[in-house]
Amino acid sequence: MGRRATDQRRAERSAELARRGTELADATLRGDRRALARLLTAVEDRSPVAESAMRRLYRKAGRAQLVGITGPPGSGKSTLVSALIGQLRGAGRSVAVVAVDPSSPITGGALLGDRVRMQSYAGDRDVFIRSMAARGHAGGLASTTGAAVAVLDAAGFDHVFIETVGTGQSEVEVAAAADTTVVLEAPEMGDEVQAIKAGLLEVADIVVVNKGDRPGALRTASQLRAMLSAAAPAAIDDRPRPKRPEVLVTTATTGEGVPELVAALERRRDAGAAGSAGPARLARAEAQVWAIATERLRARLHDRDHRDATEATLRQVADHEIDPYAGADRLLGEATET
Ligand SMILES: Nc1nc2c(ncn2[C@@H]2O[C@H](COP(=O)(O)OP(=O)(O)OP(=O)(O)O)[C@@H](O)[C@H]2O)c(=O)[nH]1
Ligand SMILES: [Mg+2]
Repeated sequence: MGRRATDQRRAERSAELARRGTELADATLRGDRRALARLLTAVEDRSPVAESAMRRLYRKAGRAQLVGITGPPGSGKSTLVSALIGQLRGAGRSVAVVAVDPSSPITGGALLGDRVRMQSYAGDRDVFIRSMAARGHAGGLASTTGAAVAVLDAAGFDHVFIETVGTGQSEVEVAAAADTTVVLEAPEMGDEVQAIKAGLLEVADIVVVNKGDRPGALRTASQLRAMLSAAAPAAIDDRPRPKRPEVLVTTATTGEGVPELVAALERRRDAGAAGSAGPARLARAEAQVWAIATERLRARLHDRDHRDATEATLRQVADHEIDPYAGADRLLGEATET
């Protein structure tokens, strides 16, 4: 087949995908939950369908409160999210949850358990729960989560919760996708948790000691308060956060302390509501645009029209004929010339 015929077919194919994305986006905006679910699958698969849907949807997003819930395995994140849903539904709010499992490439048993636990909301169209597993390259999770959250936001949910297990890098990614990050601790989880704790606490806007019915919960809370007031206000980035994160105690299984947590979230929502996007949203916008721009640049430099020149330039750098800066300048020039 000739080049022109191939080009033609490719163009038809991408027009078709774009049309499907637009249709899914419109159906999602009309409140079609099956379309929403299919769109989230496209987001997870990083399909071109998702891109055209995002072009349609994105400007409708920006109204939901985005809350990250992270903490060690078994600290009660899912149970707490379930309790939060109950509380918020009681107030007439709609809630979406993205449960992200960064450790497994496929949706694992824990998330299945979550689904079962949340089944009491089956049939309530103002509650939407979605599990997502890590797929694709490193950093993919953050942008996939960000896109999924934007879709749910555009779909009109008042609150979007992002639940993720806090083991390493994931908490930072949660913090990046959320306006407010809630870090869960359970009382007396042992010394090995301390290391995780330090990393987690850095991204916390609100710290929740869950399992308040267990012995030591109040002591853990006061230890955390002491620890947090001793620590200098972290200056790792310019996210807006209280100098000292609030420390609350909840019992997710009974709902005790949950109204107080909702009130704390409401205060954060009110504080963030005034005016234009704050630094957290600006940082998120930068990260998203940057990721897309980098991806496009890479794709362009390796497309049919550029790949030979790109390879030649890289080879010259490898052979020390030109330096990497000159190589970068040349590639940038080639990628952006029309
Ligand atoms: N006693 C007590 N148990 C709780 C409380 N909250 C959760 N649990 C229990 O703790 C266990 C773990 O709860 P999950 O909600 O699954 O914890 P999780 O943090 O979502 O766990 P992963 O998703 O596996 O990381 C379950 O058996 C819950 O019933 C609480 O406030 N008190
Ligand atoms: Mg869970």
